Amino acid sequence: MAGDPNEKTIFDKIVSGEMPSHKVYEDERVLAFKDVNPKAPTHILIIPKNKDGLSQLRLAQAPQHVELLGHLMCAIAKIAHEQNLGDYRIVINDGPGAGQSVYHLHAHLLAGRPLGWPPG
Ligand code: IU
Repeated sequence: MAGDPNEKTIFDKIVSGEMPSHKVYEDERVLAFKDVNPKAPTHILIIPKNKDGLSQLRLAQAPQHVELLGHLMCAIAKIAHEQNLGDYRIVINDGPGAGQSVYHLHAHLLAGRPLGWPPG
C-alpha cells in the first residue's frame, strides 16, 4: 500500500486539466478517459474526480465511498452502453502485487477483443 492516501497523483492533474487526456465521459463525480497504454482495442479508465482518500479500493470503508463506488459503477454501465461495447471487463488493481501503479482509485474498462479467463 502506498503512503498518504490523499497524495496527489497524475490522475488529479488529468482531472484539473493540467495534464491532457482523451476524455470519453464526465459527470459531476467521475471522469473517464482513454488509457495511454491500451491493453485492448477499447481501454478506458474511470476515476472519481475527488478520490476522497481512496488511493486504492481496500480503503473504501466510509458511507460516502459506498455512494461514490455505486456512482462509478453505474457510470461504467452508461459508458459501455453509449459506446456500444458489447461484452466488456472491469478491472480494479489493488496494490502492487495486483499491478496497481497509480494510487488514485480507478477502474479499467476493457473491450473489443476476447478476454481470457482467468486473467494473468
Ligand atoms: P494500474 O491499475 O494502476 O496499473 O493502472 C494505471 C493505468 O494508468 C495504466 O493502464 C496506465 O497505462 C494508465 N496511465 C494513463 O492512462 N495515463 C498516464 O498518464 C499514466 C498512466 I502515469
